[in-house]
Amino acid sequence: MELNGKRVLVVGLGKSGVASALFLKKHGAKVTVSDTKSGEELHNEIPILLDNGITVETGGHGERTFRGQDLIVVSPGVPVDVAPLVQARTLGESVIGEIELAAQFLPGPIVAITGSNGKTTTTTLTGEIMAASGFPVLVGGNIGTPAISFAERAKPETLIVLEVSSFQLETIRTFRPKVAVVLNVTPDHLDRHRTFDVYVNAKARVFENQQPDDFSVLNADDSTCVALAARTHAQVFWFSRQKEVERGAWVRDGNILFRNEKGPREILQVSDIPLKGAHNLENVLASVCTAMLMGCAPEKIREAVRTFRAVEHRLEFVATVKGVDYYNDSKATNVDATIKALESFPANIHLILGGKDKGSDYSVLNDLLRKRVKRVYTIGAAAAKIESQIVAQKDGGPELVRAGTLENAIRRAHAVAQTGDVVLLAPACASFDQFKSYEHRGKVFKEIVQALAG
Ligand code: UMA
Repeated sequence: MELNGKRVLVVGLGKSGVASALFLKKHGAKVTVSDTKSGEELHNEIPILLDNGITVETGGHGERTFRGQDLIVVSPGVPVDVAPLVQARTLGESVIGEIELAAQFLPGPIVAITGSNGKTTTTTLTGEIMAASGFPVLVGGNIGTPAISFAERAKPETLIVLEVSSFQLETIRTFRPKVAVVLNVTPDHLDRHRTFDVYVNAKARVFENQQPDDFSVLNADDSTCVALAARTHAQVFWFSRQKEVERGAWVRDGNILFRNEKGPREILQVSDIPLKGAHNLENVLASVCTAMLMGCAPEKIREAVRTFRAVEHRLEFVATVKGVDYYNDSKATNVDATIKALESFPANIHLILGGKDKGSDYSVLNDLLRKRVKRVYTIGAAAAKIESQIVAQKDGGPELVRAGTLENAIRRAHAVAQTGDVVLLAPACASFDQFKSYEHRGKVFKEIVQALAG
């Protein structure tokens, strides 16, 4: 893609927008950026853009700003159906996302990992295995570092391991991963995608440009993933916690095996995995399968898995206070992630739920709430909806406490929790009603718990 002298508009001024704008400018484009936030709200981002000769529009997307652009680069957080983008497309303008821009300038192979849950752990672990195996590797994408920021430093031999979201996949065109992993697909982001089908279709786009010499890695235990296999031209490899697979990674008698055309090989033991929860076994299986496809040695994989530690905010152990264990799973921003967190503890859970609702159905938690949860503490804007959907105490459900804030929830739990109980932040909601991000929410949780621990 030739950028020199081209008029390019970048929409959204978060991490993706800033990195894209600076990259485009460096390659000779005439760059404008546009954001709905005010100049005051964007005071951290604006100076570096102005210093680089980039035109900045704040406080809304001007209709005229979108006209006559050679290219429009959209940030993942900007819905594809906002009016100025719809109009730009109608007028035949070229609209792509930041991940597509990156794909056009990254010279080396890409491993793309998507799914509703487990993306960050699998992406981080895969990156660590690749590094331990001697690959020059860069790890980023939805996990936090925009892929476009790798374009300057990546060499043809650099392996790029990317966490990719449905938002990013909606605006690809040529993005072609060497290995595309779909971990699972369960309802999420329905406030933006509207229907589950639209969301599944966005995820399936990760295979869109793959060819027969590429690999698609899919979860054999997830019915939506199984259906997705028909949509790829790449070679399909499976991973499964529950059954033997013909090609891919699975578990037999406590061992993780991988099989390709050369036959089965033992890679490591399930007991080597230092992470809690069945979902983390799936994440490890996906990473093992990917690493074997990329040619890593089993000993290197085993070593990297053994020394791997839980990623911050993903079922992260924080402290034991008066015999009660506190876990931070702030990244559980949808109902399925909360189910996985609950499945990691047998009983006696004090569960903190709530935040910004994403159009979720919380009643699917009821079975686990009945069996494993002592008390639910609701916080944030979704509290009333959650309370109306979860099973009542008189029907065998947990005791319900409207806590309002995270701090109050922790204090109320601390006041009653007994030795052996678990206090779990796995809120099933986005954080944006009370926090800047799920990371911010998780940090606040940890600070309060650590203060209790003294
Ligand atoms: N904005 C507009 N117009 C709009 C809507 C938004 O101008 O109509 C502006 C906002 O005012 C804001 C900017 O767009 O200033 C935000 O853009 P962004 O949300 O894309 O922010 P980034 O900082 O670029 O973050 C994005 C991802 N965010 C989202 O997908 C919402 C980050 O994933 C990702 O880490 C980052 O790119 C780097 O790749 C976050 C996320 O929540 C962690 N992802 C979702 C998830 O994991 O569930 C998908």
